[in-house]
Amino acid sequence: MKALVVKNTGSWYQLKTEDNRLIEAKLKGNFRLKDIKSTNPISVGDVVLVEENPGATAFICEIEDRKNYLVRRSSNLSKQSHVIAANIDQAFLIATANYPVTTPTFIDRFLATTEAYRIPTVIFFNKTDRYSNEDKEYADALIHLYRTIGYPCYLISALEDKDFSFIQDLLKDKITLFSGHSGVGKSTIINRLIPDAGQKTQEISAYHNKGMHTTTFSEMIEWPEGGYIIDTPGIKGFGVFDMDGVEISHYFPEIFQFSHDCKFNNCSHRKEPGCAVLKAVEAHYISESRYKSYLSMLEDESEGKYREAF
Ligand SMILES: Nc1nc2c(ncn2[C@@H]2O[C@H](COP(=O)(O)OP(=O)(O)OP(=O)(O)O)[C@@H](O)[C@H]2O)c(=O)[nH]1
Ligand SMILES: [Mg+2]
Ligand SMILES: [Zn+2]
Repeated sequence: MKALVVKNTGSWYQLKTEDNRLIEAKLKGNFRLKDIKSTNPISVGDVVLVEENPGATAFICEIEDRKNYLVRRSSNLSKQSHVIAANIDQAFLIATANYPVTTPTFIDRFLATTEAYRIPTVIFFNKTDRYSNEDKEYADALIHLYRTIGYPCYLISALEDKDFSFIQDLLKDKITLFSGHSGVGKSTIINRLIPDAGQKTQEISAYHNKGMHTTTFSEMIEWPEGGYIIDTPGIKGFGVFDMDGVEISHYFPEIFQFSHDCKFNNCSHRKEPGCAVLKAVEAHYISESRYKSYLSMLEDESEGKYREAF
């Protein structure tokens, strides 16, 4: 029987079967790991074949090909990756101007990654009720920047906003990934959208101004009108994963657009003569912060190592 993996804690997987039952299953012993670099061969969002054994353990025996998936490195300098979720229709990047701070570099790395997997992404700046004037200006500047590039952006307060219907309208019949740093309010927003989701939340550390990594496993929660929301653990940074040098510029849509006019086909947009991207940066058609993020990803790629976003 076919089933959707909705939760994974250690060696147990929670599955939603085709005929709408929630069951627990384990991986069959001889299950072949297709992607041996990954610490978790099966992730939330995977469609699998499950063998049920009345009165005994059910086993996952096959995984269907993925439409896409997002990975993060398991740890610094580690070659292993961890699949956050598979078969994602859209991503919501939850950001915060403060409590904690989300930097443009982090946002750019996230967006380049979702571009690479062709996952449409919406950015939400949460916790507006706590913003100082300075925080508000920072959020407004980022919203202006990302809207210009083509990413929908919204200012929200999960605690104080009365009407979340515009977010609800985006969810129907889609698998939506919620991602962002620890403590930005992913689980809080999900609890607002689905009051009986019961996702654990926790105050951020006042001392470090950072989240406490409250959500530790990705989990799919059914959207009552069709579709799923995926709550995920907070991420620190995104490394350059499976992208080669020239390719990176393809995932910055505005840089890619200008690059058609570069003199050289394989222009890296660093210091080549006749580089249309450099000209566009100088003329402020491409923002300096986006260009810097692009360069930092190129650098990581050429050093062949993973470095955290900040
Ligand atoms: N003032 C304010 N606090 C918020 C808002 N949204 C969330 N919080 C608080 O921020 C803290 C962290 O929220 P969580 O929902 O646990 O954050 P998370 O993104 O799920 O964090 P991880 O699970 O660690 O990745 C909690 O104390 C929330 O009550 C908001 O809009 N305004
Ligand atoms: Mg959480
Ligand atoms: Zn160029």
